[in-house]
Amino acid sequence: MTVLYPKRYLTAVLVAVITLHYLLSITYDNYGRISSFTNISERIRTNEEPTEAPSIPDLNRLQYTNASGESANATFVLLARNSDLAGVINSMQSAEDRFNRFYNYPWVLLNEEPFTEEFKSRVSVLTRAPISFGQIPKEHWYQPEWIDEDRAREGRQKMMAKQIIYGGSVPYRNMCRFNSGFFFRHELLQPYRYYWRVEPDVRFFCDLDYDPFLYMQKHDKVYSFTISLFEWEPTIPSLWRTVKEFITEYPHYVENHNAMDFLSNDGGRTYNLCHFWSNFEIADMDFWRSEAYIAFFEYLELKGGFYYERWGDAPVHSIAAALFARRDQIHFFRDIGYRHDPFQHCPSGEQHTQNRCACDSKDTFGQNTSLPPVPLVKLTSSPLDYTPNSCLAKFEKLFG
Ligand SMILES: Nc1nc2c(ncn2[C@@H]2O[C@H](COP(=O)(O)OP(=O)(O)O)[C@@H](O)[C@H]2O)c(=O)[nH]1
Ligand SMILES: [Mg+2]
Repeated sequence: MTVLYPKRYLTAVLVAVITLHYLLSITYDNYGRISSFTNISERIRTNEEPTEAPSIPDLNRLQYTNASGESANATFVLLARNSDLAGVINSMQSAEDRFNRFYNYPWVLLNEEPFTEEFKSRVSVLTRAPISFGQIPKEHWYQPEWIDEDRAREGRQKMMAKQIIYGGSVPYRNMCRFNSGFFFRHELLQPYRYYWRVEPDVRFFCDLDYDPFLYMQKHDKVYSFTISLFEWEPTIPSLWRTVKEFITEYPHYVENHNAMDFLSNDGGRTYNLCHFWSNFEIADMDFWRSEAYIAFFEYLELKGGFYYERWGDAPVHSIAAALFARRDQIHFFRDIGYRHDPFQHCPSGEQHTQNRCACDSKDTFGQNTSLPPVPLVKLTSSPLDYTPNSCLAKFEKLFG
């Protein structure tokens, strides 16, 4: 019996512990780091210093979170021009510093023109993760031949007269159409399921101490956002009518537990203009690749609204997510502090402190929910005239 041989028992346990420690150290990088003697002694030293305030977050904490070695089939995706270099560097640095240097998800950068050697070398130094640069096929980017250019030009001129932002821009329309219906078909994105969309000159304010891709996967989420607001109605005059036609023709694509109530205050008769701001997205490309979404996009495409009007990928993605996914598959990343001019989302309370958020909790879009959700009426080219009014309250009321 073991009790009778305490020494032999102790030796056996000791050998087992050392073997296990050795095996874990060579198998998991992070385990090695966490349990290395220098690390342990440093932590003991920190514990011995009573002057350190207990509320200061543990800066090494992030290194430990991915110790399981588990990761999702996911990538960052960033669409940019060569002239966006400085902004791309800002955004990538922010995403790497706050999250990805501990997770090393790959980066895919896309452009309708070849990226310059300078662009590639300047951004490649920002990450230790794999990075690839892709060119977008012409048919995924440029205005299709069958679009009636006279009608498209007329549409642009009308919008310019109303001073609608990007109203006269064809490249902006190419970009919206590409983000709506093509990015997930790019060959560099084929290996991946989840993506995190990043744009030039965005900022991530807080540490992220868990893997949002795994979160999406484990909780069966397909679409997520940090900011939601109202669309500029004159950019999408006939979009909702088209959506309703699609639903009538293809009712079987509409999910039973959909989020129509986020989009409409009258059961679908009219669109309330609420959408998720798609310059930030963590989402499931299999959703965009699904039969329902492809059918939806093709339907919109044939109406020509990406060029005759200025349909944005934000309302297109949002409407699709709200109608073809279950409402509980849409997620609000409350803990991701994020800025894309001129709006930002800043977490508060414990999330703000623990994740070392470099933003003011009071300065967060969606806080000012006392304003009634009245869609924009006055239109100018200045985004500051955009009604500072968020759809977040509506989302939270519906989604709990
Ligand atoms: N390659 C390329 N990227 C573009 C073009 N226009 C916009 N983008 C990218 O598309 C995204 C949205 O454009 P942005 O100018 O930020 O629009 P905004 O955020 O709506 O003001 C960003 O990632 C841009 O870098 C273009 O003509 N070519
Ligand atoms: Mg942008």
